[in-house]
Amino acid sequence: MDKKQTDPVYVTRPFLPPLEEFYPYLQQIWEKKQLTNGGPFHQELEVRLADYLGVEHLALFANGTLALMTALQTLRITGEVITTPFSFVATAHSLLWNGIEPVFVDIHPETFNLDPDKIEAAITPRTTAIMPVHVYGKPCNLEGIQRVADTYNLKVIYDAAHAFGVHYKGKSLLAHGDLSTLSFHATKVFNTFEGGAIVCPDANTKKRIDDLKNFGFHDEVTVVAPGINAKMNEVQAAFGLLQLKHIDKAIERRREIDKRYRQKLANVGGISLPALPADTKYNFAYFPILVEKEYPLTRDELNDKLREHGIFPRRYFYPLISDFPMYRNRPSAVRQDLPVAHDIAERVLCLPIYPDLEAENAERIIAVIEDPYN
Ligand code: T4K
Repeated sequence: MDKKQTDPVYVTRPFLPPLEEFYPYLQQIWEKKQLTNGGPFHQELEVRLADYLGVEHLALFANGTLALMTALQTLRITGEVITTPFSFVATAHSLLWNGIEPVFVDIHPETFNLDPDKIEAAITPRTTAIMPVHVYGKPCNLEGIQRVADTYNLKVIYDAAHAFGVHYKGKSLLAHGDLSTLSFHATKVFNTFEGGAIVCPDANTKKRIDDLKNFGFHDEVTVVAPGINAKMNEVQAAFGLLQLKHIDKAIERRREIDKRYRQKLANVGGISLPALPADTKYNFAYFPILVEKEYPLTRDELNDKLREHGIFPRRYFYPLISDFPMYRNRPSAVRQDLPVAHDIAERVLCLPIYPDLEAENAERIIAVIEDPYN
């Protein structure tokens, strides 16, 4: 059998430009001996990324989780924060690490994102902010969330870990709310091995973020806050600059795979395909399908069947965050109050999608789903 046909196919693979293109960057780092602490590649990547993404200011981070934790510190968030249970666990963990109480609110059945109509009922005198997630890179109901935030004077921090490069109605999705955070983890559309960023609207906020990510140092002798070490290093930043050169091509490849899946899977009975988001320049970060009752296998059986064929999809985001031990006893984690999130988490399966996914492998995945008994 062809090697390609037998290699395992994972839900994602990082996009790696040709290795020889990276050597000159490493050579410069060796020559300058500036390895971290806001070196030249770090500075250049902040400017280039802000420009590429169409945002005012961007502060780089060592990873997306530290970006989330620091975003909460930046706005001095305390008390309770309303968030979604349908996300990666880092979203809620960032709250607990700041001594903040996560309050889970259900998601919308079409976007899988926090449902603004359900937020109001969860607001208490201790609520200070909303932390929605653009799950799979698909925009939240921005207007609905902002309306609630304005009415109750709440901050909005978007966990935009999946939303690199996404534009909604012609404007960067990252330019909404008070702050947005990104992840540049190996599994993301744009990666710096590990990495992340906070997007913010003004230079003063950027300065506060820069202080916080560097132990709270404002200058050589002044510490203004109990900051953390969350700095991106020069090797990561250099890789980001190289990655940026290839990013449009990489997203285009993802688009082609999304299109192929959509064409072929649209008519498979019992499989539904969440629609592409309207008015959106999308990044094709994930390809979720929903396995319905009419399909001959359950979602978990289909997951197992694909694994028998060496294909490794993922059930992002099952289990829900609200079902993990450190969250499940909270009043807002009650199953009956999160019916949509539970329903989606039990039916969803994310199929492999990444720039180097071979057409033969995409066809192999489609063939198993079309005829799981073959
Ligand atoms: N907020 C949201 C909404 C997030 O989704 C995430 C991260 C964060 C915040 C936090 O950002 P970071 O602190 O991570 O920057 C992965 C990622 O580790 C995680 O970054 C990501 N979300 C989450 C959705 O997915 P796992 O447990 O699925 O990773 P893992 O190691 O099983 O990788 C999945 C597949 O990717 C592997 O089967 C093979 C492939 N892979 C993975 C890595 C790490 C590679 O081919 N190469 C690699 O280096 O969590």
